Amino acid sequence: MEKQQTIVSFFDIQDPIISVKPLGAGHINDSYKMLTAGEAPDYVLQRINHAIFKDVPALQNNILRVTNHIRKKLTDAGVKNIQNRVLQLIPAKDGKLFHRDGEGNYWRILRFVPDSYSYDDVNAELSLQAGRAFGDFQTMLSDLPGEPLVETIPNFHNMESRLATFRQAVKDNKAGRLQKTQYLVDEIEKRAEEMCRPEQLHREGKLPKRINHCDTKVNNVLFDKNGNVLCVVDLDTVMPGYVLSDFGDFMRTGANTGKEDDTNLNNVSLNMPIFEAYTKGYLEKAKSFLLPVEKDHLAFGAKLLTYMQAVRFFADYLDGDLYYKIHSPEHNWIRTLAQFKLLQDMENKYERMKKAVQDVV
Ligand code: GN1
Ligand code: MG
Repeated sequence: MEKQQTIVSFFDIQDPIISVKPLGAGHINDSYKMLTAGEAPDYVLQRINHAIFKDVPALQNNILRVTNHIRKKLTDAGVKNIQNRVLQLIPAKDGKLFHRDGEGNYWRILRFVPDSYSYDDVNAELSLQAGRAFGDFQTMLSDLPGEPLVETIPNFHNMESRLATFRQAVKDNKAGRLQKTQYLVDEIEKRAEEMCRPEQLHREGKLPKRINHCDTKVNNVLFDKNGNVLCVVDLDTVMPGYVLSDFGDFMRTGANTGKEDDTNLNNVSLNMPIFEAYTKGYLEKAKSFLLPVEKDHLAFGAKLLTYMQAVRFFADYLDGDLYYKIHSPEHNWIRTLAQFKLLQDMENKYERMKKAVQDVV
């Protein structure tokens, strides 16, 4: 961890760092928790994966705009303990929002949110709270002034573009994995047209883009010890998108009775009580600004994001595991199958999902 210690010296931090330890289990960036002595705040140091986030200055500027806007709203509303309610970037000594090391890596530091808890598994109560958190997040950012945010990963949740990448991966068959997986390519293709509908609606001027979080996993919400929401974290992918994306990605991750990479597909299904609780919390906060077309596509969003993730894992598997960190040789295939199983279960429960949305809009 000596290297990390050196990086810190480029940032505007006075307090001595007493330890640096790996933090979290993200698939993309590397994160470390830095403990300081005594009462001083602790920090999170992250190496930003610039193979994925190609324009780090723009990414950091997005985060600054978003966090400043939220901080102002909270301050105006008289919210206490603001430090724990929104992330705070620590600038480097040269004034930039990152430090670039001699090897070309980009590093940033955020203030660690103290006494916070995150969960990888949810119950209905946490899910209700998470729905409110992401609903609030979208609502607070719905009037962000100025230019649209930069798409930190262009076409990130664009299904047409994800399918184009997937089809290229099928065509190239780089890792020679196509033969045994062809049946699932067919299943993906069967649903392709339906899944591209939001892009079509957007082109027709019917479905707007708004500021989305674009990684609405439950572990991206921090709670206090009583289960109250503190803030939303992991802001790298905050960018314009369809609200159905954020809604859907939470369901894909939080409302799965199994794991994202469950090897036992019998574990994988849509948890309806979680689905209902999140829907209630989300719409409580967001329904005032959503158009009818957006509300009508929320349940569809759950299917879409699950399908999209299956397509993304599958494409990476066919490419020979270039994007996602893997923990076993077949990991991306295992993930693909688990996502596809979840999709099938959502297809079976689709009418109930739509009804759960209608019940609270
Ligand atoms: C990645 O790193 P993590 O776990 O926050 C990915 C998400 C995927 C997710 C799948 C930038 O998120 O889009 O849904 O893995 N983030 C990026 O678990 O690609
Ligand atoms: Mg993330």
